[in-house]
Amino acid sequence: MPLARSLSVTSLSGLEEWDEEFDREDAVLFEIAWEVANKVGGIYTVIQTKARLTCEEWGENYFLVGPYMESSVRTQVELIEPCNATLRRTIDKMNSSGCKAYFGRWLIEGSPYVILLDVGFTAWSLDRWKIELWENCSIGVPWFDREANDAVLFGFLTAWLLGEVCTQCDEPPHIVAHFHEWLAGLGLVLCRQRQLPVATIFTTHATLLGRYLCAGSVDFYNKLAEFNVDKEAGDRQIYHRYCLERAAARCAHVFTTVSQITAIEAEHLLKRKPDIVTPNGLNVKKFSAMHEFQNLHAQSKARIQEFVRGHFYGHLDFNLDKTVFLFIAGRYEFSNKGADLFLEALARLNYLLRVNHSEVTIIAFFIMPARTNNFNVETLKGQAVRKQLWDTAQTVKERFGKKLYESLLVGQLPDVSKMLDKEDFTMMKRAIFATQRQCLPPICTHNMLEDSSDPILNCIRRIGLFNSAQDRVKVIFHPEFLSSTSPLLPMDYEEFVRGCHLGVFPSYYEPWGYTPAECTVMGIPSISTNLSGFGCFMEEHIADPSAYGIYILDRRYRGVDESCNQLTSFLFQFCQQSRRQRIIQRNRTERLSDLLDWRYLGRATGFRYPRPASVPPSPAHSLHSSPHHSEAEDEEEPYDEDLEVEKDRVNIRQPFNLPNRNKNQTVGLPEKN
Ligand code: G6P
Ligand code: 1S3
Repeated sequence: MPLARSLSVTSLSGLEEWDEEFDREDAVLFEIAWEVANKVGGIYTVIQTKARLTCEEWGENYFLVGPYMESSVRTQVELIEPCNATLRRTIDKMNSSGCKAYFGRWLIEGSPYVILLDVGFTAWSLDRWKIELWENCSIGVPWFDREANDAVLFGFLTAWLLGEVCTQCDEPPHIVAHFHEWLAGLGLVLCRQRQLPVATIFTTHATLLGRYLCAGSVDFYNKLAEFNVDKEAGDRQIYHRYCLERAAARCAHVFTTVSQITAIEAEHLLKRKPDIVTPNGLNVKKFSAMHEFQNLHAQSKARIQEFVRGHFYGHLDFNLDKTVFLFIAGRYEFSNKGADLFLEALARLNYLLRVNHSEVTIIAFFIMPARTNNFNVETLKGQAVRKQLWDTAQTVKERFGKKLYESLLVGQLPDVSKMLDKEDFTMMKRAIFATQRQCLPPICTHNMLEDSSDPILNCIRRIGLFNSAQDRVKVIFHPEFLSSTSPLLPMDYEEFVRGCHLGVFPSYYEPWGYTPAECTVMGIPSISTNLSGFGCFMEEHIADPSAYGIYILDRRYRGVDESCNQLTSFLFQFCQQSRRQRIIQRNRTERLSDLLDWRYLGRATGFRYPRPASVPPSPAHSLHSSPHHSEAEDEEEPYDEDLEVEKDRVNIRQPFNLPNRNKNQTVGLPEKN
């Protein structure tokens, strides 16, 4: 790495005058990421959910820096005049020198200030900046890599911004600049190379090489220490990106990542051990009514059931009340996100449910965006047929009601045999005929552009899960993120998650993994793995995670086939739970949400959630001990939810020992006794 040779990482160049203890009032924090007000993936969630708390802590001295994306700005940002004279001068100076910088408030909780830099507007500087990058850092970026070109433009613009802030201040404050991921990392490298008086932090949310290596057929975790990193990056044509990432990690005053597992990966692949691990949190909202999240589950589930009625029209030979909804969602990385393992486990589960003559039906949703040209006709038709049936039922109901009313008006009980006439029957028969179908309910809701090479579809073709009547496991692939304005499934992601029973995320490569964390705070159980940051974090902090609905699959010490069997058995056990067991489990899952709240992360070291007092130790045992199996038995045994909550509370209080940073701040977790 040429850059590592040319820069002294250990010296705090430009920061010599910083006192160890400086006043927060005299410090300014810039947080820089490509996903500021620009949703691409998980980093957006990190920044967006952390904003409120960071604003509370840093007040007027906190600024997010991101790219200017017109469509996002129109819906998410209120453009305003810069909030202080230094920033006004800085932005004016930059704008009069050939770039476009905007100042505004991001309309999310906390309303943080944002400075947005238009990379397209300064594209004319790309060649000049690339030459400078080559001359100073010996990193050459090829012309065809658009993302890397954006990283160069964004990096030079952010370094320019920070340099200009230092110049425009009469007495520069302590400036801290926190850069996320390789796309923003060049700004940090340039700050160090230009010796700006800025303290720098680099957080990586994954490593480029890790992501690429895992997506291939490499025994990644066992070979971590052996990779020839330069060669591997070169072979995958990402050497220039890798250099940018490694340079940022090497140059940062403080290098962080989101989980222990990624810290080990970074140490081997980026050749620097992170100074600190900063797990990702969420902005947890508590409902005033304790069971509100359960009601929301029931409401959202009813909407998913409506969609399923349409999707499976003509083949609704299963009981929706005994149907369990599973889902996987995220960036479409087939094996990294564990979609391959999930499908294989579903095939095995299908077999198990069939041979056991189970009454349960599983519907597994795959929400992973792929290239499509819109919804397919068969799927849209399903919803149209459902609507028509609904309308017919409403019309007949109205006509029936009118006759009933008229009969009551004249003081007679109606003759039930005459309440429906010929016309009603014709209408109903026509509607029923419309539900006839020559084909099976579709697997995919959209027309895929790469249908024949799509990994999910090809796997389904191989394992033969075609939504046939005999299948106890049905599959729906929705290759687009969800939206409440969709004509098909008009729900946003949060509503959808709430309506499902279990999130399944058997990732092979997952530095953190927001999807199971989001499930947890909504009280929806999930399956993750001991190769994901989230899974490892929960394993560390909970004595018996599965008792809380946090199933952690072992993908570290088992072969693929064994992991798949374990996943199948988790799913099979989950299917056998009664409704009441699911409700109890959701309550327990939701109780963990404080653990994932930004407010408490970092202060919750060294504690463990004990096994719930009232819970059996594992899902396997939970099937055979109280609460009982069958719904009939459930009815008989009184279940006192409040008592159960209280028992668990008492149990948790003992070992939990969180220092309370701010006495006035409400801490929802039990405090030191
Ligand atoms: C929530 C609601 C209950 C409903 C239950 C369904 O707990 O408050 O009224 O019966 O969800 O649970 P299930 O796991 O069958 O979707
Ligand atoms: C990354 O996004 P991804 O889905 O590409 O960053 C996320 C936020 O830190 C993290 O949760 C995820 O595991 C990483 O993979």
